[in-house]
Amino acid sequence: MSTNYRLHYAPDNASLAVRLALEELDLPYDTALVDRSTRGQKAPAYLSLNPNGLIPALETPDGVMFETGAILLWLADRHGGVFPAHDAPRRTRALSWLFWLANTYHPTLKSRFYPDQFPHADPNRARMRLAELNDLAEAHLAPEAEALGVTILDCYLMPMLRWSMIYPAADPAWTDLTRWPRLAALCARMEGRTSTRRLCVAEGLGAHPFTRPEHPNPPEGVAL
Ligand SMILES: N[C@@H](CCC(=O)N[C@@H](CS)C(=O)NCC(=O)O)C(=O)O
Repeated sequence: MSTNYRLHYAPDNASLAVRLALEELDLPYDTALVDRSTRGQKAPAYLSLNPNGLIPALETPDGVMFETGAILLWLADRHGGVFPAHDAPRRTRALSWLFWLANTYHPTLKSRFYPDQFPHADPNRARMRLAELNDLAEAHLAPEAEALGVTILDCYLMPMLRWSMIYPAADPAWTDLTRWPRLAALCARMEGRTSTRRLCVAEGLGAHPFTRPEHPNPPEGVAL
C-alpha cells in the first residue's frame, strides 16, 4: 500500500500515541524503528529529523514533524474526525486539555522515568504528582473526553496511563486504575477500537493494553 507517512518510533508511550492516532484515522503508514539500545535517537541521521533527539518523529508530505502533541493535532486537523473542528465550541476545552497533556502530564511522567533530564526532578515527588494529575483528569478531562467520543486526547492519555502502570519497577505507583474509574472506562472504550486491536498485534501489547497492561513483546523491536 502506498503511504504518505513514515513514523520513526520506539516502543514507548509517545510513539504509541502517534501510532494510535494513525490507526484511528485509518491512514496508511510505514515505520522505522529507532534503536534506543544504540542511542539511535542521538545519531546524526535521526537528529536530522528531530534535532532534539527525541522519539517519535513523523515524516509527512509537508515535512518532518516532532513533538507528540503537535503531530497529533496536525493529523487531526489534516484528516478530521478525531478532534473538534476549528469552529466547534468544544474545541476550546479540547485544546486546553491537549496542551495540558503535552505541557503538564507528559513532562511529569518523563520526570519520573528520566530524572536526569530534569534539573530538579524527584522521581518520588513525580509519582505523587502523577496521582494528583490523574485525580484532576478523572474529575475534569474524563467528562470532556466522554462527551467528545474518541479523539487524540484518548490517543495521548491512554499510552501514558499504560506506561505508568507497567513500569513501576523502581518506584511502584499503581498497577491498576481502580482509584480512577472514569479513566479506566476511557481505557476500556479505547481498547474496544479496531485501532487498538491493530496496534496490539503490531507492537505485541497483549489483550488488554490499557485496562490490564502487561510488558510488551514487540515483534519489530525490543521494548526499553
Ligand atoms: N516532548 C517530546 C518528548 C518525547 C520523548 O521524550 N520521547 C522519549 C520516549 S517517550 C525519548 O525519546 N526518550 C529518549 C531520550 O530521552 O533520549 C514529545 O512530545 O514528543
